[in-house]
Amino acid sequence: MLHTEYYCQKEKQERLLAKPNQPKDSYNGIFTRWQNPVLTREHIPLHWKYDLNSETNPYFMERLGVNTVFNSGAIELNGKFYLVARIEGNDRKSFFGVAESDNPVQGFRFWDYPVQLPDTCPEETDVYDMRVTQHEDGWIYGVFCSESKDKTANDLSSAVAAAGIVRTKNLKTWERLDNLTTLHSPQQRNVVLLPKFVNGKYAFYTRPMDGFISTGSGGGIGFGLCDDIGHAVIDEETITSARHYHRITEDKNGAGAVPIRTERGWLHIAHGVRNTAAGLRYVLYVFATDLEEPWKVIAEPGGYLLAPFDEERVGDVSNVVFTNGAIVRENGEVYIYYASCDTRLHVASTTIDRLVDYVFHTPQDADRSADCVKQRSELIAKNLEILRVEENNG
Ligand code: M1P
Repeated sequence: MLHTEYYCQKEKQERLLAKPNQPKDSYNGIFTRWQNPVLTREHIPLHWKYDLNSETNPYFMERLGVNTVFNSGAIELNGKFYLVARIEGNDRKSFFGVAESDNPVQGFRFWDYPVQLPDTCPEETDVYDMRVTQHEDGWIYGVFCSESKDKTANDLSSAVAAAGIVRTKNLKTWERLDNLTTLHSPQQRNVVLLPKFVNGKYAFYTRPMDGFISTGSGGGIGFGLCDDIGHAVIDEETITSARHYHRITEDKNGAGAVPIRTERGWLHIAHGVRNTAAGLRYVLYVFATDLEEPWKVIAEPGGYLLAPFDEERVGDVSNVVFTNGAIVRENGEVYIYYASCDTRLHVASTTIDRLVDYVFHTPQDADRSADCVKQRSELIAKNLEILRVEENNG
């Protein structure tokens, strides 16, 4: 006999899962935000948290609570939408869970069990932020952060970040491959595998870092090639989208969703981080790289694409938006899954055409206030002329 509270909580959860989502009433012509988060901790199946046996859990208490559900890889397979979510338990450890829906903006439901990653790295303490790449070699790869304690440091919070690699055909059984080795970068996070071979090799976007939090001398988002995905080693990392003084990427940046192939180039939805008196601020930005030489940036609009807004500003790590997954549909629709404040997952929708227009026609960062005013004044002058002509025409 189940506890009566089980039925109350279950009904509440079913109402949440059935709740239709609506576009938000805000406009910028680039993308549409949707009102309800697509995943939160309230989406976690009850049987992941409670002991349902009334004898051993007479008060129907959470035994293994879940703190947050956020940064998610994303993929469409056979007309269904899948999010490989980062789930953080009350114990601070993250793990992955697959949530499935027939609809890209609502109704995501977790499978019965979290992802059972092969446990091949005894020193690994935490895993998070999986990017899911459907590669032309026929496998679906998951590249994620594999974090371990820094045994060389004296303090308890020093850690080492590396890129873990798994592959699957069905998101159910996963084969673990060797962690990525980058010969010239001691730490790696936000590593993304490109879906296509480049010069016959596997191509990764990396993020060279000196330390666990600070990228130090790491100049931005890197790019490197490797021959053998089973024992991936990158010798040379070329910087693609670089960090810049007084831009949104000043403190650090990192690759986000798997790059989107378009006729004009690869589109990248990445994150940029700057420091403020209130701490780090994470925003999303877009750049494009060349189709044949995907390490070469061919367009990079100034400023951010999407920043924390309204209720997105507050959470466990406030002032953060972060993406590691987007779904591109055959009809050109794009769904960007982004988390706010390491707490919950949202969706914004757009199209490839709009993103291409945005990336190639938004002015670059002018870098100085005086030049920004010039840039804006040119726009204003052209617009006032259009409005004057329109008014004269009647
Ligand atoms: O807390 C914000 C984000 O911090 C890290 O990103 P980065 O490596 O760019 O600093 C990641 O841990 C990410 O999961 C987290 O959302």
